[in-house]
Amino acid sequence: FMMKEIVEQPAVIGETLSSFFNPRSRTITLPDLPFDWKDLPKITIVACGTSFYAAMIAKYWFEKVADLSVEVDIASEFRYRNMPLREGGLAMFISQSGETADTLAALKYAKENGQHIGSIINVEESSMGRESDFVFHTQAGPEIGVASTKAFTCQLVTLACIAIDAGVQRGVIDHEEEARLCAAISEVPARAAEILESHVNIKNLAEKIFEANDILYIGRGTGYPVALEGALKLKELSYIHAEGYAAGELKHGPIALIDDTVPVIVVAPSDPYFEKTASNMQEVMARKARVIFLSDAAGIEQLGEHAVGSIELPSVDPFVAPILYALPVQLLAYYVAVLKGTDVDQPRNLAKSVTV
Ligand code: F1P
Repeated sequence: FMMKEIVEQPAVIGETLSSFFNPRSRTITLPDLPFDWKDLPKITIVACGTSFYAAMIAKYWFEKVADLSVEVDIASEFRYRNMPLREGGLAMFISQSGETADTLAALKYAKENGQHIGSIINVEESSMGRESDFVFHTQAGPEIGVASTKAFTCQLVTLACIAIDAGVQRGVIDHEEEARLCAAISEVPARAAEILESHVNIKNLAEKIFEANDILYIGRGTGYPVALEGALKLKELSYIHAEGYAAGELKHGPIALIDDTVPVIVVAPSDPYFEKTASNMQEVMARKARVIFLSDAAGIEQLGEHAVGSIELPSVDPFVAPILYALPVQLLAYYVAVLKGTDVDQPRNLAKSVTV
């Protein structure tokens, strides 16, 4: 199931996009919402697991294009915080299944505290859908493989469209900038299809790392949640200990872990932070880490020769890079798991939907 769901992504991302996006006018149209974006001082986004990493990426997007501060939290903690929620605020909940117990409980807490409740879910007829004031239904369809793949990228496309619309409504971006961002998003299905053609390279790289006991992922900006997602996918599927870190955080502790037995996966699209991430990559290489470098042609030309392996991704607007960089981390985890002989569709100890 998992590989089927990975390769379905160009199609389901395209379908999700077409529910909000008009390619002719290059504008985004959302369903009517029960609040005005201009009235919101901040928003709250809550989820579990991979869906939480979608929330983290959305935080960067809303802050950048809508000048809206975003509080994100894992649902399993949110309801224990007694967080002060201002009446009439917006809380959004992300879930593949719409049934995750912690996310549902957090949603109910926010509802009792006077928030407008929105959810981004694959399954419309779900508990979270019923409890929400408005629902963004991704077109990913239900996922069967336990580890989330197409749900994640469809959640991201949905959140990117919501952030852009919020930016327009709040007067932060003009229609020219909206059209530019929409053009970047509209390229995502085709670019995703290109990435999926490079399976063989990713499979070969999996052979270089599958015997490791510990693997680190690093990234900066929206590459940081992609690093977290890469590490989670690898843990879920292959049972290898993996951690994702903000690249700049390495020197605050994790760099002590690095030696020649620890592969480091570097998520580094050409974006305004590339040089800084490149210097973090050099720091780990100086400590003999085996680096797998995820970047575009320009990044690989600059640094690829120093890595033990590179995955070349299409050159895209940095705004959409996290959606596309999700694919190689899914594929890498998949091929490592296949080499280790684990069950990619039904990893041990995991349930597709955590309802207790
Ligand atoms: C959340 C989640 C998934 C993970 C696994 C367990 O599910 O943590 O991200 O892959 O399936 O549950 P959901 O709330 O997005 O359905």
